[in-house]
Amino acid sequence: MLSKKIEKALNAQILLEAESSHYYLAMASWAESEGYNGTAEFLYTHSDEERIHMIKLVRFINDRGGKAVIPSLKEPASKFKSLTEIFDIILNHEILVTSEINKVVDICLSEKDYTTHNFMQWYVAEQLEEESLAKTYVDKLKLMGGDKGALYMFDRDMSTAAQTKPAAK
Ligand code: OFO
Repeated sequence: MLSKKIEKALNAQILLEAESSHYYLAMASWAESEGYNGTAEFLYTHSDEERIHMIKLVRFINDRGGKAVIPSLKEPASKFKSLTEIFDIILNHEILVTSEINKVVDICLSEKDYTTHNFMQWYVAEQLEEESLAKTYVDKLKLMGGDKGALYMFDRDMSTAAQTKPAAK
């Protein structure tokens, strides 16, 4: 059985994952409308993955006798200056998500809830991957410095990255 404190922390995490999915969907739509089809594909896939992260939390809370809350979401930004801006936002957002996940892990330890602690380890590992991926793209885009040919190649590579992304479990 979940303590109220852990139930609240996990529900707050549901909101963050839902927001991630929503933000990446808005970015995917922008990228598609700007002709960055490879990046759009990558971001649509990423948005789907975040939704799965959210559902995992919903089901875990309900399975352990808590009550998952499906939150309402604010309309995300829909205009962006560049791909660099998008990946900067993603990196900063993922850093925030990591720090919130760490807080949940801390609460699990203080409440001696080792089952939820174990469940949260999946998110800890996932954040490591997501931050490192976002950082790689931020670095690549900074190196390109807005060069059109390089951006074309980047976008093409993103399509491959979307196809080879491991499916979210
Ligand atoms: Fe759910 O991993 Fe990003 O936010």
